[in-house]
Parts: sequence; C-alpha cells; structure tokens
Amino acid sequence: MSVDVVTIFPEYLAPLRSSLLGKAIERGQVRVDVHDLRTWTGDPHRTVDDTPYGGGPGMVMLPEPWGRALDAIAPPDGPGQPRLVVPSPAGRRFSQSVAEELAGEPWLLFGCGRYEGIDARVLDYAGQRMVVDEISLGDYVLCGGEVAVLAILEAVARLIPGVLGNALSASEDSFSPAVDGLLEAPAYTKPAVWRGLEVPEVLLSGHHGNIARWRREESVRRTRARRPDLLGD
Ligand code: JEK
Repeated sequence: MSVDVVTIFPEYLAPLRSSLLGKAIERGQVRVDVHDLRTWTGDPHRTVDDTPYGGGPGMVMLPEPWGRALDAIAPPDGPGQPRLVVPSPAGRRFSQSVAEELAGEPWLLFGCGRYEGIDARVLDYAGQRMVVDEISLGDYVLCGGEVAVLAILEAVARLIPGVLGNALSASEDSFSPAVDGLLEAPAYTKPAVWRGLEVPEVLLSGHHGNIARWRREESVRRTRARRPDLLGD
C-alpha cells in the first residue's frame, strides 16, 4: 500500500514511522510520504489560509495550495488515482468496516485540514478524478486532521496481510466483541495475585466451558453498563 499525507505540520506525523506501521514501512509493505502543504504556496509568507466568504469565525484553507499539492502527488493524467481521505468533523463516521474498506486500497492520499477546514471546492475538484472520502473519528472537535490520520492509519495498517506478526489476530477481530456486538471481557496475566488483587478464579480453573461462559457474561455486563446502544436498548 502507498500512503501520502499532506499537512502543514509534517512533524506531527512522525509517529507513523514507529511501532507497527514503522515496521511495515521497513519491510516494504507500506510506503508513506508526508508532504508539507506550504511547499505549494506561492507567496513569501507561504500563506495557506484566508477569511471565510459569508463571514463567521476563524479561517479557511486556500484552495490553490491544495490544488497544486493534489496535482503534484497524483497527476491528473497519471496511470492511477489514490483514494482521497479527508478527516472532517462533518465526515461519515470512522469504524472497523471503514478501516477494512481502506485496507483494500492500493493508494491512499490523506489531506489534513486545520483552522475551520479546507475550501470546499478542493474536494469537488479532486472528486473529478478520485474517490473522495470525508471521515470523522467521532462527535468531538479536534484542531485538525493529523490525529485522525494517525488513528485511521493505525487501524488500517493492522489489517494489511503480513503487517501484524500474527496473521490471525486481525481476522479474529470480526468474530470478536467490541467490533461485532459486545465489548470484550477484562483480561488478566501473571501473577495470579497482585497487590492483594486476585484474578477471577474461573480463569485459573482450566475449565474452558466455564471460562467461555464467564467471558460472555462479563461481556454482556460491561456492554449493558458502558455501551447499551450496542444491545439495542
Ligand atoms: C479535521 C480542522 C478543526 C474546528 C467548526 C463548527 C461544529 C466544528 C474544524 N472527529 C473529528 N473532530 N474534529 C475533526 C477534525 C477537525 C478539524 C479538521 C478534522 C480540520 N479542524 C475544526 C472547528 C470547526 N465546526 C460546527 C463542529 C471545524 C475530526 C475528524 N476526523
């Protein structure tokens, strides 16, 4: 998979090079290029924003630097086009199924907005030749798209075959709680007693039937307490 990210804060994307995705990059499974939007400004101040038409608070990102960035990274007459992913509080909600969709793409181009967002014509322009996907992480307001790109790419990277050490782990997600219906039961490891706190005895029993039943009950209990929406109540 190829990934390009356009941002005015390239250093913010440094974590992409560590951890899971970093190893995938080292192994050549993923290519990631982070581009500074200011590369494509045309004035000495390298301006990327201006006041909104129609009034209102804050600033809006100018279309011209974005147009030049898109044309440079994905030439209009190029052999293929990326899917353009633009984090936005007004996007469709990100989820595991969206991550699965994105993981199947050969080329993703992320556009990180700042201020109040990007001039809407940039997405119309891009939509003339690429699939454009406005995505929201959730119903809260971030200061820009960078954190969303980190979250989206981490969710996507672990779905790429060969990126996770254990090839089964990601596919097991679809049969597992938190993704498909219920929250997961709590997990424990050694020691069996830690600072006076005990691991639930059933987990030490070796009785797989009882363990499975206990985990299901804990899942339902947690889901009812924390995410009743998942139970449909
Ligand atoms: C991309 C700029 C900041 C701040 C105005 C007025 C109510 C806000 C944009 N889940 C997510 N939350 N926020 C983002 C996100 C935020 C961004 C950008 C993504 C680019 N900002 C900003 C205020 C406003 N709005 C009406 C909502 C707009 C995001 C994701 N993904």
